Amino acid sequence: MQSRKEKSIPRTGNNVKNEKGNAGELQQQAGGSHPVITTQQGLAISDNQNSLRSTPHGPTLLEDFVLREKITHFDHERIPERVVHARGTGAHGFFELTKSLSKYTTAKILTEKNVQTPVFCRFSTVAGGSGSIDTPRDVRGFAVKLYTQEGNWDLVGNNIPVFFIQDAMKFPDLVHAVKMEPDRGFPQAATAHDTFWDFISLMPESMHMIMWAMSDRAIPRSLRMIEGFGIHSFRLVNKEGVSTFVKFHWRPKIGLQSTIWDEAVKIAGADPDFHRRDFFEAIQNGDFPEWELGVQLFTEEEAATFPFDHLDSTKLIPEELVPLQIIGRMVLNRWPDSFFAETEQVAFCPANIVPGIDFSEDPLLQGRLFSYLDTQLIRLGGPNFTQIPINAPKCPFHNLQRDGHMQTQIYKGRTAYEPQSLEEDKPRASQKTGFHSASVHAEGVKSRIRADSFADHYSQARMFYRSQSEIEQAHLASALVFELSKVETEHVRLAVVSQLRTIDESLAKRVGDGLGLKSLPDAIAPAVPVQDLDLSPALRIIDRMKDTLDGRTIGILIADGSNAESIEGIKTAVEQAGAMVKLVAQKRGVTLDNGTYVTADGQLAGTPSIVFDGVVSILPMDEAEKLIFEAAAVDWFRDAFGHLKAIAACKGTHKILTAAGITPDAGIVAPEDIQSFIALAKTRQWEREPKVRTLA
Ligand code: HDD
Repeated sequence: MQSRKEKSIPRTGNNVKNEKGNAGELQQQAGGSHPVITTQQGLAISDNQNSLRSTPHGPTLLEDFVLREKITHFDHERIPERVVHARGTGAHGFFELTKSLSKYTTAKILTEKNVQTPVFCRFSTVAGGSGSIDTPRDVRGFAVKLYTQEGNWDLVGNNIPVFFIQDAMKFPDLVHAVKMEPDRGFPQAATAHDTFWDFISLMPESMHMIMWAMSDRAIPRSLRMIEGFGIHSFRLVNKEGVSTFVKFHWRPKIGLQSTIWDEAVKIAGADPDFHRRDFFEAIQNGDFPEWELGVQLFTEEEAATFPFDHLDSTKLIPEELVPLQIIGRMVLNRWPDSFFAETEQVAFCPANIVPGIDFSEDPLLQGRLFSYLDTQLIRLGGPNFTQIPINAPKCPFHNLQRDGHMQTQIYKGRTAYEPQSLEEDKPRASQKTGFHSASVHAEGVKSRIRADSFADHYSQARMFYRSQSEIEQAHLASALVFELSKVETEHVRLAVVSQLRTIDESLAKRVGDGLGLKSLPDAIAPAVPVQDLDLSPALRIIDRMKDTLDGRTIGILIADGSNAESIEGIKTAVEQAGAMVKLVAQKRGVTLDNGTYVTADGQLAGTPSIVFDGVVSILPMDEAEKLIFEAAAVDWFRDAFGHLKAIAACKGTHKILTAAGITPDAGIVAPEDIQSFIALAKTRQWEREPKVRTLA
């Protein structure tokens, strides 16, 4: 007789089938057309709930190969995360050329118009681990794999057009400084700590990048609203063998937008997957993220006239100096089926180029050409990672490389060497279609040296800061104050301010004031005089925001008895303007004034206004009065106001606004005036900012 405990063991349908036997029967009894679960050897499994035990209370038997296989595989499910850019998300799509560059290159991807080339694009943060938040203040990786007819071309860039260092020799130091401190294991995904700023304060070449990393670019609103830059100069090589330098830029179709720092911090708690979710939802809704591809083309002679060295990755080429030509577009329209198989296993490498494109001598790029393949060998476990479907070329490929861990190809024949005379059909090199390195003249003495033309570390940093709008300058200065306030070591804080003085005296003063310094430390003496370069307004974000609601999300707060007609009218108008609408209520189930029962998309306490670009409220008076005593409701409006969002507030809501200490301004309208609300929600209410926070 069974004990009480034995009887309580859950019995599933599978257990019954277990006794009866075969796989076909198993499928039928479960009532579906699903396949039978098997071991990795293809053996049908009869019971996926219980291990094999000697007696109902006895030990589990070593004989249980089904259990052992399942657990062994599980134990090995993880691979090393990327040493940088571990947190990321990606999607499939296509690239289409709209303007041929046949004058400059033989690369088909840049000469054959209107051909859709498949791409996989992965966005990432840099410093955090794979489970870290989406909204730290950080650079965003923008890596695109183009599966061209002539091999995979990887454009492995960032959302910022310059980099921290000039030579790959410094990359491990930079990364060790920014990652969590090794003795304590924190902070995660943050630059606001001593080791990062210590390193930076001693690296004048980082100053330009620091201006960008402290600007609003490092806190994007959405991955759909970031630019992408190939950063280095590359070469395009035409059929005469003549090469032209090129810089690649991705431009988001819906324009750029950033969060506000206080908002980014709160989003991190409310929705750590904020960017990933936004990207996923956009693709699921058919609102496909799209970018234009632009190029800056220039000759060696033109480069010689620039007031900086274009081979130095800490420098950008202002668009005012070399205009951007738009040559194509990329659309991301398919979410991966498997995050692990695709987004996690995708292996980018700047060395993956195609005939007609070549590298420049940028020493940072030169080091990258080594690092990526090397890192994939450990991350993906061996030299055959190129056979993983996401990494394999989509054009024919043949080579004489053989064997190795996880070889999946079954090569035929006797020969795997060249030259050989035994097999006619084995691959050989082709002068005609093969890759030729650009002919580059080089002479000099081998040495460990930095070119003199790389010595100007401050002029472009100054240009960037001075080119920003007043609001953006205030954000940048405040970001520096925030970051340095987290630095415990005084001499590090002072050393950074010394650097800032050389960039721009007023910036140093703002930061010094924000830190409460009694006096400013001496400025750093630059190695070469700092130039006052022409300003580049093209580097701003706020002035260049597109006049569109595309890609935005509007939250409507409702309650039992809310007016169904108003909600429907607002939803339609906002969706027509290109935004997504989400209903928020204190309870997910809500009965509207016409008796309709609706399910809200979010519950108030779990759906703060920080996840929206503008908020609307349609509340009956009695429900609004109840919400005055609900912190989540009061915060909903206080945050929306504080984050400079447009608010469409019904009469009852004004009582909640009063409870939140909000004095209505031009950014608050009535829900009936929905077109004004839409116009306001396309941007932030910048004039409100000085009233809600003190900026440096
Ligand atoms: Fe890097 C990953 C971008 C300099 C070494 N890098 C990585 C990724 C991006 C960049 C977007 C993530 C790719 C993905 O989604 O899988 N890296 C850059 C840019 C740089 C740069 C724009 C400067 C212009 N990187 C750089 C240097 C080195 C590396 C100088 C080493 C010498 N980067 C790596 C790496 C990673 C990587 C260790 C980590 C994971 C990976 O490669 O696949 O090899």
